[in-house]
Amino acid sequence: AGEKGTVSERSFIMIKPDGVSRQLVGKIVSRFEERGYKLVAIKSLTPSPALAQEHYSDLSSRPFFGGLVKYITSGTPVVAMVWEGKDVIRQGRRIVGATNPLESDPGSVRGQYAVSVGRNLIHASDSFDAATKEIGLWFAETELSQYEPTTWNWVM
Ligand code: RTP
Repeated sequence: AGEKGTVSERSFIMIKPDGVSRQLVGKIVSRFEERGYKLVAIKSLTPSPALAQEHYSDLSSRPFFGGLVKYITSGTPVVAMVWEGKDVIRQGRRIVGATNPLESDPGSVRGQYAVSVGRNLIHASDSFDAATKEIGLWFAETELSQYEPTTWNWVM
């Protein structure tokens, strides 16, 4: 996931099926672009149950695990992305907002658009280790672009 704490830090961000279904992809992508982050990878896909289970493996003992995997693999695609930039992991969590929309800052994605924890629109890596695992799980190295955005110098 790049280098922790530097401008090359990377986070895995995924718009869940409800975000795609509700046609919020552009608005969500814009938040990361406008904040100054660099889009390194993006694709839309319906994950296999194995991929969804591995992505959420930390939650496998939780009562909502089965429903969560079913929702992520329902057939409406997700949009999987890698974003890069200074503090993108922690900033990504702030842009996304608290897991439970009742506690999400109203300026966050969840705080603006979501009302239910089980349909909270978006995922963001919650640590450097999680980002490393998730980027490796969802993307091949060849899918991660290398380029310099024209405005990149002001993000240092
Ligand atoms: P995410 O991994 O999706 O970014 O979410 P998170 O870290 O904010 O929350 P986490 O605790 O890791 O939970 C992962 C996702 O599981 C669903 N969930 N449902 N009580 C429930 O029904 C429940 N609790 C969690 C949510 O979709 C949550 O984002």
